[in-house]
Amino acid sequence: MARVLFLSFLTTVSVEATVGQHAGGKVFRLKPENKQDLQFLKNVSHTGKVDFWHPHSIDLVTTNWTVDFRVGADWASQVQAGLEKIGLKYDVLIENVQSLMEKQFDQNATDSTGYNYERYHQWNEIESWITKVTIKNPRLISRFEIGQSYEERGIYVLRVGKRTRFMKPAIFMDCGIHAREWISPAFCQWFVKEAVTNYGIDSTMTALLDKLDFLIVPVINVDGYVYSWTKDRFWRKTRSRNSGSNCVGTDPNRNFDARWCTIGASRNPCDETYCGSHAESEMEVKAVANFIRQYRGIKAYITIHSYSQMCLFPYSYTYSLASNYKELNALARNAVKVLSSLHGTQYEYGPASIVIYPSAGGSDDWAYDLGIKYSFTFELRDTGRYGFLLPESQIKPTCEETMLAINYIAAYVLNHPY
Ligand code: 0X9
Ligand code: ZN
Ligand code: ZN
Repeated sequence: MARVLFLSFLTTVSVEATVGQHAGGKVFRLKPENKQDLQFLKNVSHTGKVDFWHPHSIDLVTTNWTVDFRVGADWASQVQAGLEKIGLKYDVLIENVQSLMEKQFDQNATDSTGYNYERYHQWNEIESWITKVTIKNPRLISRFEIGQSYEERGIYVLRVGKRTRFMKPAIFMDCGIHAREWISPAFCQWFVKEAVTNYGIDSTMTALLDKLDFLIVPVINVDGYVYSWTKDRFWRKTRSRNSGSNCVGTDPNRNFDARWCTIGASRNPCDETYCGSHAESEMEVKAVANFIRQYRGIKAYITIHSYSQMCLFPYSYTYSLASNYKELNALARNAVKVLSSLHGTQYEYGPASIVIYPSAGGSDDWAYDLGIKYSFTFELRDTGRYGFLLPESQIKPTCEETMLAINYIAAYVLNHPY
């Protein structure tokens, strides 16, 4: 009689209980020994609240089969009570499906240091990641502190590549010039993760790291990045004070010494594109520019921004075409083609002055005029649906597809020495 009571109770509550069905719950394992046990399982299954894991359907179950089934959180205790009442022995295989799902997600997303690459991280987490990933991969990574920010945070370069006795050609890639473009630092970290986990496993990555060094700046504009976490999510500029103004910060991508402040930049410290008091007035820009100037063998410069899904190249400060325009255009075209092959993400490409807007003082033009003839600005996802608030769920697909483009450019650079 107890069984009947239990089942009628099940039926009454079933309608409102549907919502939490997938919220988690428990997984039971049991062996029906007789017709009564089988009937109990069937009744439970007919409520639609039970997910048969093994076998996949109750119809396959006969006595003495081992049955694994999941019951949603809202029903788990009733079913458990029912099992107790009819005296059918069971094991609880998974006590809390929800927390296991979370852990499993974490395991997929984290490396051996527990770092989750599918999340956005605060600067202090990124900084300790920089230290850890360097210590954990001594054969592939060395870390340089290339300077400090206005608020005295470290600016780091990770040199990623197989250690060799001779200097290798290098590809410089920076992230986080603009504070609010959070997907950018996430990508630089992803790139380093991919490099260290695929070296010696994936032949493309192994070949690249054997023959090239990647010089990665995970976050250039560290002060702005911190500010975008703590005070203003949509902060773009640095955090340096401007004399004679209450407005703070300079646009670091208007502060490079490339026809500085002649077009598409503002002289007003209150503007988002303020070019600064002079070229390289920003310590962050100076640190990066000094590093690139003194480092021999940088063959490509790549800077990661968001958003708008574009692969841009010089010039920005003029509508005139770069001397190797045809080569850059073909390279960009092929890079966005491989990028789109993964998830169908469409990119525009071309000289930035034409494709977005003319603007002087950008890092790409500056690097190009320094003699680095492969110079690109990537504007990652999306096209404005989420903009700077690109959800964490898009970190992985965004980084995966971008990897293809960066690796394509790297392979091209390797095969076209100069
Ligand atoms: O305006 C920029 O600095 C970049 N776009 S963003 O929306 N991320 O701010 C584009 C940079 C293109 N290159 C140059 N302007 N030099
Ligand atoms: Zn940007
Ligand atoms: Zn994917």
